[in-house]
Amino acid sequence: MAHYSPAMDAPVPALARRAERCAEALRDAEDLLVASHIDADGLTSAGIASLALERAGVAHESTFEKQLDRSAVEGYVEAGHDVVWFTDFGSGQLDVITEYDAFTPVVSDHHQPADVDADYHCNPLLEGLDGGSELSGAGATYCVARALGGAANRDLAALAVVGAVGDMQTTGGELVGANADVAEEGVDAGVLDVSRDLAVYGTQTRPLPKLLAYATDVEIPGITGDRNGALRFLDGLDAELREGGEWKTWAALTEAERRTVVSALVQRALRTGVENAETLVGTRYTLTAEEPGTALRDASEFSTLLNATARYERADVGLAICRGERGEALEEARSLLREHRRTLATGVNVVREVGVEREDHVQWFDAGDRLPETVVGIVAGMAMGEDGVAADVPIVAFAAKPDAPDVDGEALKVSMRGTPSLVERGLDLSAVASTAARAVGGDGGGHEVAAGATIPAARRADFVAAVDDEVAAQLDV
Ligand SMILES: [Mn+2]
Repeated sequence: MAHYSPAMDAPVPALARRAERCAEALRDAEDLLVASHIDADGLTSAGIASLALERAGVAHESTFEKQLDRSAVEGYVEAGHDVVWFTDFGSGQLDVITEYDAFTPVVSDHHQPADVDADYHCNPLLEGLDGGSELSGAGATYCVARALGGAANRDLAALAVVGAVGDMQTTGGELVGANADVAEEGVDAGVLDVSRDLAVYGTQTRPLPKLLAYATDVEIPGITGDRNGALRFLDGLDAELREGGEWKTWAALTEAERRTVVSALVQRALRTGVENAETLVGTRYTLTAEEPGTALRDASEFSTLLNATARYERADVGLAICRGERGEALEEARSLLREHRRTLATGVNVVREVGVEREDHVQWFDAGDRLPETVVGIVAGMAMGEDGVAADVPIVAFAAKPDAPDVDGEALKVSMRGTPSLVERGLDLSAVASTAARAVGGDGGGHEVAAGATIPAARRADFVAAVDDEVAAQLDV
């Protein structure tokens, strides 16, 4: 008889033993709390955790935090749980978590761990995998779910893919490393389809002219931002793109019709000198068990819907959807997303009204309390290239942050956005946010192309100066 090794049936063999240990602690829990980050990766993590626990017959509650700070941990201690499963956060806070001896912490996360030994800790960084591109929080949680329930939990890989896509873990348009292995399990389980397709947001739900006109990742002259241009382009194609007078969605096209549109788009892009035309095609992750024509069918649209629930602090709605509820929960999420899009549309006007200041190497604006701190970063990204806002200069956006217990006095939420070409030249906003925030008594981090921080409001000018210096050093100007 072959000796049983957990790695034999593990989506990510390097994490098999860690996942097994976590699963053991969870099975023994008597009063279990799942605590998760409130964003698309965190919501899918919580969904995976909750479904896996339910299937394993382990009763549990769920809770969400924007940030896992000391007061949140103290809340869990006071509630008297014997085990707390932290998903999509927890690794970096293990020093604080382990100060309290009240509960057993189980962590499945992909962020930089604190320098503390923990018995139940599933994190790709501990095994030499990249936590930014090879496995998300939902992926790490999926590993534990697989250890809990075996191959029967492979259907949860679809949620893990939504989490990874929502966490911006794609590299060159596709998931790589352990994320790709997780996706493969979803394909094997029959819940996921991975294909090369038009890499544009909204293929399930947007009519074709809107799909093309709103797609801004690749700017095609005469189509991007130009609904009439997009209409003319589509009308000129030799394909039946309408049905009963209505434009079809991308999802409703046949393979042949899709090929016709893609090749005409690529030709137009090449003819008009678009440099990144090849990025028009990318890898698409389709959740095949979901209804065609709904946002949930596409990993990218699914994650956008979840982010809308997170931004407006309706994690209950996001979690319900991840757990398979439809009906009212889905309606609520859709209406939050519509509301979100309206906020964004008015947001760009707010930027125009408050005005954008130009420093040597960055530009910035302060929206005060006129924009929710949860959307100011997206608005900043959208404003780049608009009237009076440079498209090729990093932008720093401030908004009032009423609830920031870690900052003395009034606080500001900071969001920064760059562009892929600035990143190619050396920009790393994650480093900028963390260094500049620390210099003024705040806290920051994020990604190369998008980062955030919380700082004392009184130090805004010092912060801008520190950001300007850092960016100058990175871009070597
Ligand atoms: Mn994450």
